[in-house]
Amino acid sequence: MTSGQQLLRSRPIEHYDVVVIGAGVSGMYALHHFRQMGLSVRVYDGASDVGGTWWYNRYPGARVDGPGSPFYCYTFSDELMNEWDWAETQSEQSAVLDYLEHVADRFDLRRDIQFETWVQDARYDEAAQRWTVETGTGVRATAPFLICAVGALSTANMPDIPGIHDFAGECYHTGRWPHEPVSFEGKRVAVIGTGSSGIQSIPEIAKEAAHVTVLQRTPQYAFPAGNRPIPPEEMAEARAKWEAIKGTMLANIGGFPSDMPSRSALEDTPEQREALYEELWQVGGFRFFLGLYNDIATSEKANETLADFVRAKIRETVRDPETARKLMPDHFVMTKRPILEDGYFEAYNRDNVTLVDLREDPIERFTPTGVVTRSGEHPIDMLVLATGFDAISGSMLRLNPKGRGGMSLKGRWQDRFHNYVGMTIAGFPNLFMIHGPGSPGVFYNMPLGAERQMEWIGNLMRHMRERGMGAVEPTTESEEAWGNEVSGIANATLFPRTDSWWTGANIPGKPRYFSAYMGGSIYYMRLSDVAAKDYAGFAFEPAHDAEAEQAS
Ligand code: N01
Repeated sequence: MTSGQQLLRSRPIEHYDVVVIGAGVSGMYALHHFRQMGLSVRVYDGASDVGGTWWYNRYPGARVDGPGSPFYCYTFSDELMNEWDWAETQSEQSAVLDYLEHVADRFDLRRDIQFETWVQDARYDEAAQRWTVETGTGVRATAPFLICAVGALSTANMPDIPGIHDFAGECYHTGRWPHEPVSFEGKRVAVIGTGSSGIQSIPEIAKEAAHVTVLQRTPQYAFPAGNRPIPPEEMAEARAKWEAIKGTMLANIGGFPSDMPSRSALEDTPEQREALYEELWQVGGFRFFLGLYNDIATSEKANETLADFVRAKIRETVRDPETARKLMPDHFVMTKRPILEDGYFEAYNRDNVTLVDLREDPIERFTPTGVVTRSGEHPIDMLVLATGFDAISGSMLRLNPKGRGGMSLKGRWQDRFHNYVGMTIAGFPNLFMIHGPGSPGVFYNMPLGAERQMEWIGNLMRHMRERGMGAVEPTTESEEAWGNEVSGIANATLFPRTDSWWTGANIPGKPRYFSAYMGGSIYYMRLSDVAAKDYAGFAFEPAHDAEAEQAS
């Protein structure tokens, strides 16, 4: 042990009821919720303020690209809804961060959050029935319960391309964007990646840069963002109807205030379909997905009708037929995360934007001054990596908690992300993942999903306290059954048939399967069902201190 390590070891250990890792949307709510239950809570986060993913993703053009404001928000406090005005439907990253900072102020969250503190180790002590976390700043803290609110999209995917570290120009990952302004003025910029982050940032970068070279591996379907201001009357109406809206959100499969579509695309004539697609295209935003047919994600034929419609829109927008050809997506539409765009396809009509199709012209290597593809070298001054994340499971594996007998999560999750109810793992008692594998995560309104998961966890904690239980974990049988349920639902759709970060295909060596629980509202019914059956599928262990008291 070095003297530095000895010094850290000599610091007093802090004890809490709950330790939360992550101060993003989920971790912030965890703190509030468990505090309301009268528990002592400590949150650690590597960032210097609240916001998580919204704190890190500051790239140009970053906006809410799901069903937007005012419904991408917490629902636990009516006061919060009443006092916060959203300016636009697809809020900018800075507006979402303002909201989260307001929440932190409003509920005095920061006093229990330790920022700039990276949790390096989390270990379960079976005798004490407590987790111990150690941070890079030398903090050691214990708690019976560990909440891993580490983010479904927070571990950046850094591509391993020959020579990339030799590139001498500026290089930024969209998910780790600098806080200082980045100037593109007069620069030749290459962007790798055409997912949501690439598609949002490319038009913005192109407005300023001398030249943008887009390095595209998979062409994407993207839909008009339809961003618009929210007039005060609309905010007032949402507030007036908030109770009813919340009811609709809870009933909706994705947690959004929308009725579920009930008609098949194949019931309509081609003209009727075209008219509906066109209407939704003109409105833009997530209405396109919420107000659509019910079989786009399950029927190849239905899917093809929408895919054809979007491909025609791309052809119509992009003037150069060769560029339009390269931009033609060929997977099932919606089976990669749907993307909202604002000026993305139009950007290819600019003289300063070039598209390289990496399927035809792959990257061979980077040099200090450029990127070499099979067809030749592209000199660049800046590289933007819009290459996404080791999603859903990546941040849990980066944390790599150690459970019973020192078992590591990496060891446990080699072939599959074994879990039960999307929150718990056998061998890792009292550890709860938020938006992890086996939960709806990104398929559900994430603030609302975090609230619902936390409520369920809080009820389980109460259940344990009332019965003198010190540890809870799922059985491996219940994990297996849950895994089959998750896969069974996914396999009834077209989603697993496309390579995406949902299936882990974007990360070399990652287990390839669809790990999210589709059908969010059904998930929450399943959680209620498990709780109503006295937490069926879980094994409980009496509290050791209670046992000792009984023995004495
Ligand atoms: O990441 P992505 P993202 N060589 O994984 C390509 C959420 N989000 O950051 O498709 C070449 O979608 C990769 O290619 P391919 C949202 O849920 C929300 O854009 O794997 N290319 C793909 O084109 C979203 O879905 C918001 O073949 C490589 C791209 O990089 C999720 O975050 C905003 C490569 C990565 O796309 C992730 O989006 C933004 C390589 N080695 C994001 N490796 C808001 O709501 C990867 N690619 C604000």
